[in-house]
Amino acid sequence: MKLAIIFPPLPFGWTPVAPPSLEYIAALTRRVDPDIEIALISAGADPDAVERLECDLAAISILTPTAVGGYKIAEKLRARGIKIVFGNMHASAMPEEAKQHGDAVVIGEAESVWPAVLRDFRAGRLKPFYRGDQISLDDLPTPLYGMLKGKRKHQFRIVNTSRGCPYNCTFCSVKPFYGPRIRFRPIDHVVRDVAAIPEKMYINGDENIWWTGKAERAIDLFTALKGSGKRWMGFGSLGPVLSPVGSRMLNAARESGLLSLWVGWESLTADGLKAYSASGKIGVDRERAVKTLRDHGIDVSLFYMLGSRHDSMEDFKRSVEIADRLGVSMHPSLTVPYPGTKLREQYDAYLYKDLGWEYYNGAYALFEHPEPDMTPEVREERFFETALELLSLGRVLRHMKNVPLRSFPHAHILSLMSQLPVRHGMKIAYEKWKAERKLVAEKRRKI
Ligand code: B12
Ligand code: SF4
Repeated sequence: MKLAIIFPPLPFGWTPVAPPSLEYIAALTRRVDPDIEIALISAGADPDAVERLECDLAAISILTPTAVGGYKIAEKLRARGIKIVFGNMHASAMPEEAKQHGDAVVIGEAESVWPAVLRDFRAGRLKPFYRGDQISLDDLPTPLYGMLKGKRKHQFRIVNTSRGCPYNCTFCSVKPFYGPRIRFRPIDHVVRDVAAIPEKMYINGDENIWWTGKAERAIDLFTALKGSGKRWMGFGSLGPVLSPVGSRMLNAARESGLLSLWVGWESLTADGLKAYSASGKIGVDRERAVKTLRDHGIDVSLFYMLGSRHDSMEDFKRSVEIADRLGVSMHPSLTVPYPGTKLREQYDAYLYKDLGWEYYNGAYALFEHPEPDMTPEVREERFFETALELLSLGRVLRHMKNVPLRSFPHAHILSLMSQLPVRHGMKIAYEKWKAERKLVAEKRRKI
């Protein structure tokens, strides 16, 4: 039997980060049956691979912005008699929709049901839906790192050390999928997986690399990773940085190779955080936390949203001021009400429902704003201008001066690598937006 595992192209094209689900589901498959022949396709890195593909079953991993691309791939393969199973966050939030484009849908985590999917496929009786449990993480396999080959090489692999999150941010897709309880992997398994990564740098793909009240686990993990000889980056919240054990934790993190922390800044105002119910972030002295991170030799990038129903035009300008004041790189997106989230329920009456999932990429205004001046076109144009202003060459280079010297040259190279390709992608997206703005406006008028 030949299985292909496919990740459709991401909205802004190729990224240096390998789609983590490919090499991971390959490892789950090997565990079930080492004789299954596996092909991995990251369609953004290898656009023609689907055309050449020969297989019996295609497992397609879809996020919301890649769902339409995934459905198109499925259509081509089905025309050649290949069976399709969908999985990942979009398929889990919209299983009935995904089923219309495939033969089976895995809802939730794959581990508990993947053996049944493969067995049923072989027996010629795939079920329409499989519901995966939120499993204990005591026995996850090491992804088959390095198995993904393609025309364009991905340079970073992901390591996951936990799943789940106790907070309730209304815009979040992760919590509805992975659940409210933090589940940790055994530290020795994480060390084993890091050792298996062929590259010298990797990404921690957890929702959060450290949690309030669980700093000791983070310190144990970082201490165990010290000997890996590899450098890494990951997503982390600011609350634990200012806790009494914060400094010890940051030193351990840096010594384990942490170069750069990606922070979900989410909103520029306290009221915005409240509107999103971002309880883990409310009341934290965020600017002091950023400074503390940098004082410990860790670079910081902030990710945040603009154009929500509670945001104002002022926020666009304010974010550039914050970037300059704090000397950090900032990455905006327009707010996206992903299916399955609380925010989508809250915004339901205001959604432009004729804009398909391909517009759910953070660059389009997907709902009406109560402020008449904040038309969708104004929000989108200001978004592109702000993103490109934040990524101007002058600012990217000025930011170099603020990247902690203790992490020279790796953090400096990384900072360039994580901004220059985004700048390139953003310019292309802006031109595409200009070319399509009339068509998109038409679709919105249908509301
Ligand atoms: C690492 C990461 C990235 C990396 C790598 C992305 C890539 N190349 O795939 C980077 C930083 C590049 C990235 C970018 C984006 N990302 Co991202 N990313 C993540 C992150 C933090 C971790 C993913 C991870 O490590 N997964 C580990 C693997 C093993 O788990 P998994 O994929 O969930 O797989 C499990 C199940 O889903 C299932 N499964 C998965 N696929 C399949 C397929 C089949 C057939 C089956 C049966 C099962 C199955 O089985 C696995 C085991 O249970 C997640 C958040 C999170 N914590 O999940 C966001 C996340 C996936 N990203 C998200 C988004 C939207 C993006 C962007 C597309 C944002 C944008 N601007 O539009 C960008 C793309 C930018 C671009 N250049 O185009 C969203 C998706 C939301 C949604 N509803 O679709 C998430 C959930 C973050 C969020 N805040 O909501 N991302
Ligand atoms: S802190 Fe908020 S955004 Fe982050 S994973 Fe938890 S619920 Fe989602």
